[in-house]
Amino acid sequence: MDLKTFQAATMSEALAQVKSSMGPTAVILHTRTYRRHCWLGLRRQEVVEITAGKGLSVPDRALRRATPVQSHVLVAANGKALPLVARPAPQAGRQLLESPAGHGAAMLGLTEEISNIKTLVKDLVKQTRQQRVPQVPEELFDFYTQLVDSEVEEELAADIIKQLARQLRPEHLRQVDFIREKLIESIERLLPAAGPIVRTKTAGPQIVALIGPTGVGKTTTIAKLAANLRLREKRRTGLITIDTYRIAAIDQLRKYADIIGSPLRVTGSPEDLRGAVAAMRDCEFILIDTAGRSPNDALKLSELKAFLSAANPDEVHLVLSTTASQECVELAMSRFADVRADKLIFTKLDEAAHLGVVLNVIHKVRKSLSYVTTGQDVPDHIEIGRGRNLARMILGAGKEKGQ
Ligand SMILES: Nc1nc2c(ncn2[C@@H]2O[C@H](COP(=O)(O)OP(=O)(O)OP(=O)(O)O)[C@@H](O)[C@H]2O)c(=O)[nH]1
Ligand SMILES: [Mg+2]
Repeated sequence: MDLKTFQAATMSEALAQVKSSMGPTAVILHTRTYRRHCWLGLRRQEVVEITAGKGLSVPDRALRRATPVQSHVLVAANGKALPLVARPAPQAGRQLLESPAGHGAAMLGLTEEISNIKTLVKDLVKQTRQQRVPQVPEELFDFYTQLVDSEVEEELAADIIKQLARQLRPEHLRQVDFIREKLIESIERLLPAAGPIVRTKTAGPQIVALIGPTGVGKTTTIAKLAANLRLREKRRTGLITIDTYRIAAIDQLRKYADIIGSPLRVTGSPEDLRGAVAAMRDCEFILIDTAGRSPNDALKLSELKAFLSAANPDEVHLVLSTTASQECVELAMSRFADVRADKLIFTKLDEAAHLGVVLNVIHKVRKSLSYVTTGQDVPDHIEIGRGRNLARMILGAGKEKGQ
């Protein structure tokens, strides 16, 4: 097969070249338009490029659909060259995938076109965003974009960047690493850490309850916390579940309690719960798992409140998943707004596409972050929440070594 590339100032000139060089049966494989510098680089000129093939051994079916150059020239003469040329060319190219030479040419062209479209879309998104937030300084716009791409809410992202801009002197604006460091510090300040669960009293157990929407990882997190307290810190740790709805859920915690060697009590009413807490008064820590209640179910939330008031916990951690959408997390927050929650745990960081939601939520509810969980393994996949690590992850940088 004979493959050639032709360049001209217009589509019709390029097609005329193809026709005169390769004849009317040549088939167009690819067309593109680009600008090149001329006049010592002072001016840019548009160039139309056509890649055409001749003597193609393609099946009849393909030849019937492929458009010979002749018809392009006729169409071009009618002033409608571009749309008609553009459509048959990739179609012919697709048919020619069966020929090795045609395959290479067509794939090269497609890759280039896709990359051009990507650049165009990126530029358009940037322009639109810049118009929406004209207050963000141009030099810091890429950092603003990184925050928004991590799903930090636009208003919050703009505020963070504007505040950052006020801290920077003009000579800093070119120092990307310096700016990034300052930005990490700014985000870190917005993510206060609660620190790990510790005893805050000298007598009686520290009572900790975990609440949150269904399936976010409450039971798994309780198991991780209990295993760490019991096995690593050698603390007497009792477990209570008020998950009375599903036998499977109780079994799940019982399995962990057995492995860890901690007592487990299953309670079905606030009175039961009060009794279970009293029975575990010799423990240093009591961890209470709660049933996964749908955030839509207001009645069951009032039940949860009754359980919590019976247990009288020292701390209540609201567990939220980083894999949920911003809307889902907000819905959960509004449903649980009425229930006491002192600290936040974010789960499933290992599966989250973006971590902006953590910043959005903490900024909104002004609660501190106690733990994050990073996988399904008990007890290893849990870490004390550290604002700096999260800030780095939000900006697409990895965690710092040793953290
Ligand atoms: N990838 C990943 N999966 C997790 C993590 N934490 C929990 N899971 C998984 O999430 C699923 C639900 O976890 P559970 O602990 O049963 O969630 P729950 O909040 O107790 O659920 P309900 O009791 O039904 O409300 C399980 O398959 C866990 O293994 C995590 O950090 N990362
Ligand atoms: Mg559970």
